[in-house]
Amino acid sequence: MKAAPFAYVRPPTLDDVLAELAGGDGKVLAGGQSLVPVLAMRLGRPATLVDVTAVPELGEHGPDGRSGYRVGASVRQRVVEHDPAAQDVPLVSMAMPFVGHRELRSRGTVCGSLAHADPAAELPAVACCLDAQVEVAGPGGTRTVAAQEFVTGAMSTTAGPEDVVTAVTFPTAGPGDGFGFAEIARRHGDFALAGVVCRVHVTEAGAVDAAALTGFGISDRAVTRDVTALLAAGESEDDLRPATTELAAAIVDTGGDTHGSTGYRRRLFAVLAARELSRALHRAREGRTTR
Ligand SMILES: Cc1cc2nc3c(=O)[nH]c(=O)nc-3n(C[C@@H](O)[C@H](O)[C@H](O)COP(=O)(O)OP(=O)(O)OC[C@H]3O[C@@H](n4cnc5c(N)ncnc54)[C@H](O)[C@@H]3O)c2cc1C
Repeated sequence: MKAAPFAYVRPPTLDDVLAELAGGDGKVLAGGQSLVPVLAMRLGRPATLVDVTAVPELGEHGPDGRSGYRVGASVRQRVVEHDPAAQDVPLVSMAMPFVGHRELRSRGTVCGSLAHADPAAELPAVACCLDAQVEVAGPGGTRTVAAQEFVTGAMSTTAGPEDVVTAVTFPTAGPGDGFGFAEIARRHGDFALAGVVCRVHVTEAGAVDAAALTGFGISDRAVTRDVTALLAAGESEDDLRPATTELAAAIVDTGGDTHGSTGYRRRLFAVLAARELSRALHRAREGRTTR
């Protein structure tokens, strides 16, 4: 099957992008790694593809000068993967090798992954866990939305058809932070059957004062919970398993499919969550962040 006919434009300014999207029958084209298959299968028939890659400011990335790492809308995943400054956001570095394959990351964008909002995608989960901020421009002006509020369901966000995501800012890591990331997929590069992302912060004395855990591939969107109290159960994987098993029963609600039942996904989530929280806690206490 081939895509239905469409017009293609590549405006030079953000104002021109918004003008092309006005009316709501256009679609933003970033890396095209998700959109082009959608068009080829005729699951979408936009009148116009609005390519955002010619707008200079959307190609910017780097430290924002306020404890954040900012990534513009046209910045490819591969660019971030190889940017030394992105190492200051350890979860992005940990997750990036699992986002499809190298060839896909050479074209796919970080903001495109957020805007596409696949429930099993890694980068929206990282953004939710870190409380990243998503910048959106539209006919009513610009706004900044917390990642957890930005994604509203499977392939669904608060960005309307006339809006464009212009950037996302991830908080950089600091002293006392520790992180964990793991996913189970049938083959490397596939979307995850279940995955977890977590961050733990400890005081100078080693006490846990903040911890968040995000599951992905387990519901209609990435699900984040404050797990500071959960870590009172102990620090080993075995100590944490009863609590993560209980959490799995509460939040894993993806229906079973040919790849695994809901019960199987709950078990994956519980095992991965206990293991990664334990690792993140040890990393935080030992000042190692990720290793
Ligand atoms: C075989 C295969 C395997 C994959 N595996 C994974 C995986 O394991 N994990 C994973 O996370 N992803 C995976 N992907 C998808 C990933 O490669 C895409 O890069 C990503 O989901 C979308 O990014 P993109 O820049 O290509 O967006 P596009 O394909 O250009 O756009 C995707 C959607 O988002 C919208 N959009 C894009 N940018 C913006 C913006 N700035 N503002 C508003 N709307 C926007 C588009 O209109 C479209 O609806 C896979 C894709 C393929 C083909």
